[in-house]
Amino acid sequence: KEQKKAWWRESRFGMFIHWGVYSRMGQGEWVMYNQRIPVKEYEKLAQEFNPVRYDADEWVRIAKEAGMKYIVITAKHHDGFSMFRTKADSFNIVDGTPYGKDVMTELARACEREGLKLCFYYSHVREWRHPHAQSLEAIDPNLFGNYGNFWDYPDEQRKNLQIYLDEFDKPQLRELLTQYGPVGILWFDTPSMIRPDQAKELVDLVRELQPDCLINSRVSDDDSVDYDYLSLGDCEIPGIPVGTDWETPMTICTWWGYFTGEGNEYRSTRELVRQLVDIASLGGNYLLNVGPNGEGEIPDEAQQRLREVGRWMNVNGEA
Ligand code: JFZ
Repeated sequence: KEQKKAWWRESRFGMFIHWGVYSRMGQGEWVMYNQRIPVKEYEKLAQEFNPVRYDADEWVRIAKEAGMKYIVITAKHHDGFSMFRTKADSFNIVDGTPYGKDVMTELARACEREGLKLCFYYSHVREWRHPHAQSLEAIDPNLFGNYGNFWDYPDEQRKNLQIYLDEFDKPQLRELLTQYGPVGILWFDTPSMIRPDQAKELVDLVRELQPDCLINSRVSDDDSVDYDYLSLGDCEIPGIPVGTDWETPMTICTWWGYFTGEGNEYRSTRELVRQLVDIASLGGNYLLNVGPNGEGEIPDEAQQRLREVGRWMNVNGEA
């Protein structure tokens, strides 16, 4: 158990990537929820998603030059669009877009070539497309249970998370863990409303298919569920040692997903280096996010900062 974490402990620095059909709109990965876009309407985004400028080698080069050792990319976010080849739903990058290719195959190859670990973010509970993913807002708009889709699927009584887990999550996790070679981390998010026994089923599946794949703590809110390291709150940097293996998910600008509107501010290189040093000095890992656009490019502002972090790493970073 300790052995399989060795690469992760030595890494210190990883690239987080939020990328999906929402990237075309430039309003972040929550645009479907924020604008209460109906599923039927949202599906049209896929028909226009054609990231012809996507170059996996280029992304991996950018990450590597910054000193990053692993990449965690959104395989499926809350909007339910699969950025990989899947049989669970045609709303995916291969079957549902003019692009028609599996971007993860390319990324897996590029990572393997350059010695970076490929890891998948997977939204296993919060889901705005599947009718059985729950949402307490349908009962009371003030509850904000799972920030679910209450506009298409208002009848909360009919929802059964287990159906979603069985017919969607499990087949998809199986695909992610069998189609791309070794996966470094299954990065789960927003566990609210999953019961511990349900979360354990997902953990067991990951362990069965790839025993060396790490699982972050956001798979469940319940301590009895076995995970490999603690994900702190978004952008949270602790002031004192944490006492366990931990990682901070951080944004390079205000948003996770590509955002073109007002008020999107980039952190300075100085701040990024400072965060990296603070986190590394306390024994944590720094997972720094970039949000590529709908064409498949990492924004220049992000690239420039990562280059500067890389220059600092060349002088001051260890190996
Ligand atoms: C989640 C997502 O909703 C968001 O879109 C993004 O993917 C981010 C990395 O994770 O949002 C969270 C999850 C956990 C916390 C805050 C936002 N938290 O624990 O502070």
